[in-house]
Amino acid sequence: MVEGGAVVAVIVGSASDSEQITPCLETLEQLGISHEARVLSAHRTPHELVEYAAGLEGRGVRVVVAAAGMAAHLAGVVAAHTNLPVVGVPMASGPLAGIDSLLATVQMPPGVPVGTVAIGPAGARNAAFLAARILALGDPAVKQRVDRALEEGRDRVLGSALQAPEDA
Ligand code: RP5
Repeated sequence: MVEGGAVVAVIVGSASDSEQITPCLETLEQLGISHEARVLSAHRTPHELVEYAAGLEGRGVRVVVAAAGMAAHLAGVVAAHTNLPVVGVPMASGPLAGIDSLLATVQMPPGVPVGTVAIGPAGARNAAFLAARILALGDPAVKQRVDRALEEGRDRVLGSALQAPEDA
């Protein structure tokens, strides 16, 4: 955890989402973005979730990442109780492997958006990058670190070669 008050709050619907959300936490760490993480459920802890969401802005949090699986109402409920930007990460849990959570997260009514990223760990990583880009608009130090990460990604691609296909 980076020192200082959290500017990003990461919420998962269950401790069983821990592995899938790890790339988000790692990326926030790498980008030097102070964050906090909580397990809260839209269905199992509705009152605690609403109280937590409503208090975020006043504590200096600037972006929320909310990740849940199955009937994933977590990000939507958070977006209903804060005016902060909310990034939703559909978790690949249950028999529908995240298609259910993707639709539940992305299909928000007009005026209450949830910026929804891809299903699972890839989405979790991009949730951190999206949060970082939002913060970078008002924070030159974060912008510099985001720019550097993009340059590293570009260098990795330009420095790589096609792999020979394996023998059948
Ligand atoms: C969702 O249901 C959670 O976000 C998780 O992805 C899924 C299963 O939760 P558990 O039954 O493992 O707590 O609410």
